[in-house]
Amino acid sequence: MKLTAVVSLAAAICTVSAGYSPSRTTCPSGNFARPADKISTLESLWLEARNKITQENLQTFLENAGLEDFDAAAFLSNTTSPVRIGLAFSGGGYRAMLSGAGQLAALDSRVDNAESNGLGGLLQSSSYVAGLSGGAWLVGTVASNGFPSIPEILAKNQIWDLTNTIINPGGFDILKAIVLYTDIFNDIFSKFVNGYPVSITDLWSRALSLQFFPLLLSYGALTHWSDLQTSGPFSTYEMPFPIIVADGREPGEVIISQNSTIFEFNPFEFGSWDPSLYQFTQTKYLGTTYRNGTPSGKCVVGYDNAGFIMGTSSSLFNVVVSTIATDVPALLRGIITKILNLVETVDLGVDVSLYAPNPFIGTKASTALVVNTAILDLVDGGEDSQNIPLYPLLQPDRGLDVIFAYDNSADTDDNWPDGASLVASYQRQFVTQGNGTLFPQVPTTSAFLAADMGQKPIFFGCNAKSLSPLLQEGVAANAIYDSPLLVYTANRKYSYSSNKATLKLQYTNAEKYSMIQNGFEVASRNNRTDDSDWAVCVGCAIIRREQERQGLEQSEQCKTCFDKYCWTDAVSTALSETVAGSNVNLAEFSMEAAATGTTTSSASTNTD
Ligand SMILES: *[C@@H]1O[C@H](CO)[C@@H](O)[C@H](O)[C@H]1NC(C)=O
Ligand SMILES: *[C@@H]1O[C@H](CO)[C@@H](O)[C@H](O)[C@H]1NC(C)=O
Ligand SMILES: *[C@@H]1O[C@H](CO)[C@@H](O)[C@H](O)[C@H]1NC(C)=O
Ligand SMILES: CC(=O)N[C@H]1CO[C@H](CO)[C@@H](O)[C@@H]1O
Repeated sequence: MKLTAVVSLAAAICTVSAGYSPSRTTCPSGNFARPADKISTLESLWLEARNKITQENLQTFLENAGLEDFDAAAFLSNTTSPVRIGLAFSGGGYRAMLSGAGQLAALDSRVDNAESNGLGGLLQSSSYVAGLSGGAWLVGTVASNGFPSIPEILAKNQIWDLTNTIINPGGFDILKAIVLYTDIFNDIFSKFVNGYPVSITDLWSRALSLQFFPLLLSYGALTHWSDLQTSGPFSTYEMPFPIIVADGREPGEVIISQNSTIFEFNPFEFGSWDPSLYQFTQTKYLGTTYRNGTPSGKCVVGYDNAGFIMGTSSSLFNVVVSTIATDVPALLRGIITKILNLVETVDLGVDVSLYAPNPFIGTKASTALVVNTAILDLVDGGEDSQNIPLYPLLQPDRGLDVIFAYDNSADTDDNWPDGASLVASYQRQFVTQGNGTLFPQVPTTSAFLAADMGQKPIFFGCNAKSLSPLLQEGVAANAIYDSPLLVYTANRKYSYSSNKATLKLQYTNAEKYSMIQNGFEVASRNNRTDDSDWAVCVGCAIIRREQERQGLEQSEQCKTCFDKYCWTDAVSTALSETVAGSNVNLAEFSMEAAATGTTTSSASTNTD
């Protein structure tokens, strides 16, 4: 077959799949922008309905956990507010996605043995789940595919097929890749000709969607984050409230945790709690032109493509797409080059995702550049070194009692976490961007490494009263009881060396299963063999803040747990730590690294 014939055949096959491009529609009535002084009405109604489910499941979890001197039913029926649990999954490419998948499976009552060997039921008891970069791939895949369990995902053997890289999804079947990428070209071209700026994130996102949404129409071209509102388990309150995190950053700007603007995408809203923005708009109508927060014309829908949001949160990998593309068969390279030529009409940093027009322009007298540009530029959620998406979950109005934080970062040379993300989040509370949010004392990265703290979970903020010295001016003293306890779990090796390079882009099925099994073991303390009381101790952490609010004494059993898991080192250790502007090391995402799938990472940078 001649080259041109193949290409036009591919083009013919692909014209049927349209729909990635946003389109215009009549605006509904209602508010399109609001200050971030509380959660939205829709979120609060959703939470109320979800509470009924979580409290029932939590009662079962606590009853089965083996807590002594504790009546779960009586406790939960007499709380000052419903006990709320949040889950947070860090970035770190496929390593984070797969380790996170195993960790999530260990919390899922639908998974065989999760109740007896793990923490099964915790997922069903959780109100929120947040993901960033590789963690966003996990959260987004699960949310937009109708909340399947991890074994269900694996059984289908189509979602998360990582045996080939996304750049060559057909493997030896080059025609398949050409068809898929011609489709992607058409998707991006339609967005472009309809007047929306496109960036490499569009290419990256559509490519990722081949792996995440193979079971959805046109690989998720028509799947939007706001669709969750009206369809599937989210609309019936059967899954936690999913949040994907990205950072605002202008081209050429450097961001650290103290000056980043953290954006969240939830099914209802998009925006930031940070003083540099302090606004939310509706996720569904991203792409709409606003004047002072009101649409000035028709409304745009379809901008919030689920894959595009997942790609935005992981935009550091854009570099991978643009470099690795040189290493594929010529025919395929031709199509990818065509796409790259299209997106390069906009001259930007390679890791930037474009949200145009900026929905926040003119809504608030903020001086921050990021909210006053015609186009809002978003980048990988881990670029400000906060590789675990905690800030959305720390917002007092969300009323969380405990956050389970899964850290699958590659901080050390060997791709293990060293707690750097916690330090970055901790430091943020002392500056304006922290906005009075409390964050418990944490160890320095050197103390973390010296004591090998990644080997077992750690509880931070065990005693609300220990947070008092951290209260910022103007914050009420009892805010300490609204600051969730943090149950931190780091990636470590059990049955498999899960410290794979962030840029490893191919996993055989055997490697994939091993990563997931190891993740299960990490979250379950090696199927509870490292600590037969692990579920008890998790139960103690969950009920702690409410006990403190009510002035209830902890049981002896829970005291033993807290002795085992709480971090109580002097505040001063953490306070004195100065972490140099740990900007993302883009060099790690070099062509050579991308091509070989290996990477050199330094302990002072947090690159995923
Ligand atoms: C832990 O439990 C999981 C789920 O049942 C299982 O796949 C895995 O093999 C177990 N690991 C060990 C070390 O027993
Ligand atoms: C954020 O802080 C870093 C380190 O001080 C600085 O280099 C950078 O310019 C700041 N960025 C912004 C957007 O203020
Ligand atoms: C409910 O909690 C309050 C405050 O701790 C306590 O005084 C009261 O006895 C509790 N009631 C029941 C029925 O447990
Ligand atoms: C507690 C606190 O500092 N809250 C502030 C958060 O940011 C907004 C917007 O700048 C302020 O209005 C709040 O007072």
